[in-house]
Amino acid sequence: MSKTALITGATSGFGAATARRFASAGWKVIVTGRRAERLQPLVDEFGSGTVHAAVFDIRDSAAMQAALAALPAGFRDIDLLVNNAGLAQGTAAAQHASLDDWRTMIDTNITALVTLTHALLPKLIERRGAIINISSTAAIYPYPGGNAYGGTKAFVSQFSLGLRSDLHGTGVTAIEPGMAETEFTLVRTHGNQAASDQLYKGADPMTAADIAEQIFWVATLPPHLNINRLELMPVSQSFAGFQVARQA
Ligand code: NDP
Ligand code: 8X3
Repeated sequence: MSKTALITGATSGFGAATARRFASAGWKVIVTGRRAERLQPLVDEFGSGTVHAAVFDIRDSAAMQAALAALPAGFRDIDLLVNNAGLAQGTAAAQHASLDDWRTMIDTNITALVTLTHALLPKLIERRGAIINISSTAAIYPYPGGNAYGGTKAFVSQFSLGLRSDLHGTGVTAIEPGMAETEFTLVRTHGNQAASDQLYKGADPMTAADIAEQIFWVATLPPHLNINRLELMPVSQSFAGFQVARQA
């Protein structure tokens, strides 16, 4: 019998590629996001018996609960939760950053993620299912302008390890990608396509399909195996040294 995955943030980037990867492999997939017009093509491509679209703002917990309550019969037995919906907003130093941007990141990347996880835990535990949380290299390696975004992803990684401690018998993985070309930078720069193009130009970044493949691999390992953390970057990306603020 086919398994069922709920993948948040499936209108774009990692989420859309992951939905396609799982649906192509015969899984049932619940796809979520705010842009209904981006989810419908997935339903059209794979059929309504394979893909169910749930349109809601993940920060709206009442809308989230309503979407879960409205799942069709064939999609209620969720085996895998992929907490992927998330965003960065802004690259300014903390002292110049927008508090609204910080709140949006915290509400989306942390509060919504724990709310959905909490709602699905009983079912996931009952089914000996799994959770894959999309964190970031920004969880581990700080960089100028990463401030609140890195903080939210550090939460995601540590929350994932904490879940491991509690959920004996239920798999939990934090995936920590570095630079991948999606709409991420367009969103981060509040719609600056030129800045997004500039970042990825000549960098041979990872693709959404690369990440989807890793998510699928983690989810389809033999059931006795758990990947706790999976950190990956494009070969073109590496580390820079510490900086020193010198006295005049
Ligand atoms: P995209 O911008 O392409 O996709 C983000 C997804 O999140 C969209 O489907 C979007 O849906 C959804 N989302 C954002 N806010 C909300 C909201 N309020 N309600 C519902 N859905 C929301 O970026 P990526 O695919 O790159 O990002 C996916 C995840 O990967 C994020 O958590 C990101 O932090 C992380 N990541 C990305 C990296 C990269 O370099 N690209 C590297 C490391 C981690 P919609 O707008 O339609 O609601
Ligand atoms: C996205 C990767 O380096 O832009 O999480 O923070 S980075």
